[in-house]
This record gives sequence, structure tokens and C-alpha cells, in this order.
Amino acid sequence: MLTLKPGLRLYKSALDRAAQEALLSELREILREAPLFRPTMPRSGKPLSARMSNCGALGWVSDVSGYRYQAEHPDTGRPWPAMPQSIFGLWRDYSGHDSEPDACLINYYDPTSKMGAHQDRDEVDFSAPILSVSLGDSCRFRYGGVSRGGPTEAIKLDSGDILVFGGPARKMFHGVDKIFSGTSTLLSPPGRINLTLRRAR
Ligand code: MD3
Ligand code: FE
Repeated sequence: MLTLKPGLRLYKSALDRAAQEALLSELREILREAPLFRPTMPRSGKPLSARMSNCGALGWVSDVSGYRYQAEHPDTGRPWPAMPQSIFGLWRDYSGHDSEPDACLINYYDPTSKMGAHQDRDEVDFSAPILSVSLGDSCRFRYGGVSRGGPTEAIKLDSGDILVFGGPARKMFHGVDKIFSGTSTLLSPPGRINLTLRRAR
């Protein structure tokens, strides 16, 4: 375990290849029930470059009217699939937090996708950390301080890595600069999946 800054812990290769494949097959099942959707920016309606889905009681969505957590898929209107036990298990093993997550956002990046710098502040309970699991192609993940425009650092995240953002790191700016296409054979079609486990309420 590496502490990158206060509250930001990196577990390199937390999941081995077999564990990544097992998790991926659970995600494939979830995505059959709750297909990836293309979120759009509030107001402008401009599409984000990553596609998304969710599992758990609540899912994060974004459309012209804003960002929010809701219980139904925006396209199908159905409730999100349940969070698999294996995902609760990762939270128990790595989060260091007693109460369970109620939302798991699934981001899919094709080789050209990025995510601009932002803060995650649509949750009610900021005492809970956010846990991120990377699968598939590596990426360059950039993070800074709690205000926009300050100094930033970048690290490479590889398939199987787990990051935990708690305490002072919970409100930091962060984003994904680049996907390193072809660095993993886990996904086909290629790309990167990131899970973020959260307590939304
Ligand atoms: C730091 N996702 O979904 S994961 C997001 O790789 C998001 O898909 C990126 O940022 C991805 O909101 C980064 C790492 C991450 C997630 C949530 C955070 C870092 C965070 C919340 C607070 C601080
Ligand atoms: Fe984020």
C-alpha cells in the first residue's frame, strides 16, 4: 500500500488476473440488465466521453437538468441491478469504513475517452471514502488539491489497482488524461472500466 497524499491510498495489483476476470464477468451480467448510457453535461447537453452504468440502490446520472443520484436507469427506467457480494467484499477489505456503499458507478472508456478535472460532490456523506477499481487498459490519472487550478500530480493506473480517497483527499480535483490503448488484454472490445464505490446518501 502506498499513501500518495493524506487520505489517498493506492493498492497496486490488488486484484490478480483471475479476480479481474471474475469481477468482469459479474459486470457483463450487470451491463446486460443495465446497458451503458452516454451521460451529457448539464445545461449544454454536450456528451461526456466516457459511457456509464451503475449497480446498487442508487446510480449517478448526468443530463441537461444536472447531476444526481437516482434509483432507475435513465434509458430503461428499470432499477439498477444489485451490487454483487464481491463488490461489497472489496469495500470491506479496502475502504476502512464501517457502513456499506449504496452506489457503484461503472465508467467505460474507449481508447479515445478522457475525463476532465472535477470534484465529486453529489454525495451527502463526505465522511465515507470513495473506492476506485481499475480494469483493462492503463490510464494516466491526474489529481490535485481541493481548488481548481493548483498544482497536480499524475500516476499510471493499471488493471487490478485499487485507490481509496478519504479524509482530505475526498474533495480533491481529479480526472483521467489518457487511456493507454492496448496495454491490457482483459477487455474486448478494448478500453478501460473503472468502478467507483460510494455512499451517496
Ligand atoms: C477522488 N472516475 O467517476 S476514479 C468519477 O477513472 C471519476 O473513472 C475516474 O472520477 C475514473 O467520478 C477516476 C478515481 C476517483 C473517483 C472518485 C473520486 C477519484 C476521486 C472522488 C473524490 C476524489
Ligand atoms: Fe470523479
